[in-house]
Amino acid sequence: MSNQKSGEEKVKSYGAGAIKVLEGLDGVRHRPAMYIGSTGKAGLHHLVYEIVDNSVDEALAGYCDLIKVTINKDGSVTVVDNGRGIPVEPHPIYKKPALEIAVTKLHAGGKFEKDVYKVSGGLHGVGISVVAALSKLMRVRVKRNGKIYQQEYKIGKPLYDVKIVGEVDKDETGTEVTFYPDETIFSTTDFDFSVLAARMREIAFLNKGIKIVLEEEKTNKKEVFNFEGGLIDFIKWVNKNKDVLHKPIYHIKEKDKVVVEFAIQYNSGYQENVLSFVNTINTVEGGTHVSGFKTALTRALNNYASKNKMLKNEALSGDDVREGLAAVLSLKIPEPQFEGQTKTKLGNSEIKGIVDSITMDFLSEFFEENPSIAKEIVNKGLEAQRARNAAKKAKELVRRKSAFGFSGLPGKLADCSKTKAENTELFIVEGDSAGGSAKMARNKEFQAILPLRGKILNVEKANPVTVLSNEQISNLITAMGTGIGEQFKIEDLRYSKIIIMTDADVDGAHIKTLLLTFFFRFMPKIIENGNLYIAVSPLYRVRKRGDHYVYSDEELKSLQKEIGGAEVQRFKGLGEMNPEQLWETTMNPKTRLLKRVTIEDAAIADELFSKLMGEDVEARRQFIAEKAHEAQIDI
Ligand code: 0RA
Repeated sequence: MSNQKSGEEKVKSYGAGAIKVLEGLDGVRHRPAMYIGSTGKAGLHHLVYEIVDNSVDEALAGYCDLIKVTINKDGSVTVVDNGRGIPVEPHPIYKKPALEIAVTKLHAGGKFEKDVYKVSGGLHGVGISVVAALSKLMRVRVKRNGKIYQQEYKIGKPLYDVKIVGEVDKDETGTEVTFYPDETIFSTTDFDFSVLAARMREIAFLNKGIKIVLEEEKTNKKEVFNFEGGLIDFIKWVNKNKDVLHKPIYHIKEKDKVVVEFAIQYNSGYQENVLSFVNTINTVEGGTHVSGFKTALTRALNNYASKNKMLKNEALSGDDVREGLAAVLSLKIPEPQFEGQTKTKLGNSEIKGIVDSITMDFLSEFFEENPSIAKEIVNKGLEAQRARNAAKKAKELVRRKSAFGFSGLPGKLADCSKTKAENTELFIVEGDSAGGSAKMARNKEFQAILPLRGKILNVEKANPVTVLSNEQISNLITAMGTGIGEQFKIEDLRYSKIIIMTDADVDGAHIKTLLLTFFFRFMPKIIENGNLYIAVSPLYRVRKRGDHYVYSDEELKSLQKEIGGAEVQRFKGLGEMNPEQLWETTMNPKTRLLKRVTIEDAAIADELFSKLMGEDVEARRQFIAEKAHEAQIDI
């Protein structure tokens, strides 16, 4: 693995002995996600990348220029390269062919620590042995020494010793790996041509000269990725539908064993698009290389602008100089440390300075030599700066206005983007955490979210002035836009549906009741007009051949009768669902269940509330005694 620390055995020469062996393939099948990220679609495709990356390593070492990837009719994938072939000579310690060791022992790839810049197995860098362990069948053929060697494996275990299955020309060498992913591990085993194509294209851009052929037998689809221009072709491709401001700016330089390569091309748009890679791994989360690059770009442009008296008094900010910037930054480094949520953030602290100085040196000179390009970029940055300052002024103006009471929607409200009330919805959500999930789950265009913190005020016990000065309630009133009491205007209602969304438990029922009481007493027109709804969220998820969402105990019982002892999860609250589930079950207009509140419902709630919260202690005692057996107050 590329990010292993030194201190372990270090091997300098290629050959069978170069294969480092670390024990332990058992864990792979127990916790596959730890090795390949997931057992879903992404993890499945990752298997292909693991194999291809070995071939790319061989290409980077200078021994291979063709890689063929085929999605076969029978569901397997074959990766062929024309490298030197995985060594088959006996391993000095194991006394077995190095090939067998490479496939059956974890981390036993040709990974030679620092000696070359290894791609080293995509994101997780685990190699061929992990793919073998997660495949119901894998076949490896090696052309070497004028012979074709073959061995097959079932979930990582050899089916027979390495055998010779044919002869070839002495100078014909290479490796061919075919694997059938284990469907007891993966939720899907269908390879997606376009997913593989995207990654193969990326690899070909990042390693100029390598030819990658991707084919799908079933559909006869075929794409060849081969870019002599490398990153220059990459940046042209990124900007292919854009109006570009200049020819790509390109540089490559090595410093302290780190190879820094980048291509830059501004377009007339406003998006920033900085793609970054370390040893061909897409560092989606950025890292030290990206900060070094960005800092240098900003500084180089400010220096140029200042020297040429283009700045007023304010320097260009990083955001200013990155409007309309497309850039690809690619590093090859001996010992990358990947950090972050998805292990796609470069952590090596020494890299920031290296990238910064290489970028700064090159760009300073480039801008001096290409003044028309430099001026065009600086002018674009100045335009961004002007727009930024104008927007700031406008915002301040709005803020001042709202301080005087002209506008001012509650800060807690995540409003929808549509401004007309027609077909828009306001979800009143119990608690900040469920509010957060709802914000992620919603369709921003027409769904607004107002989280209420804890219980709202009990309007039964408070006088109207207290009610209206309560923060939760005033937020609610402001969000709705109608005003209240004599000023109430239904025409001003900012949404067509007001939806109460609470947990399906006692607390949730309580809050529902409180809200209904509030609407009944202070805004009955909303109910009469049919604008008030209650979202019905599922009580259970039943897992068997997919997910079934169940909305009542009765439904659960009948479902269990129908499909037997399946896995049942009870949702204690909205917060237990992930945003996708919340959207699917409770918020998506196509699939959700909504109850429209009638004035009767509200009246019952109001009465219930009077009993529960009012002054009549005896009525409350009786009510609780009657209802104590019910887990939930249903209205
Ligand atoms: C270790 C040593 C040598 C080649 C390889 C590994 C190798 C591995 C893979 C995996 C897929 N394709 C590959 N191609 C090569 C070089 C051995 C020698 O000839 O000295």
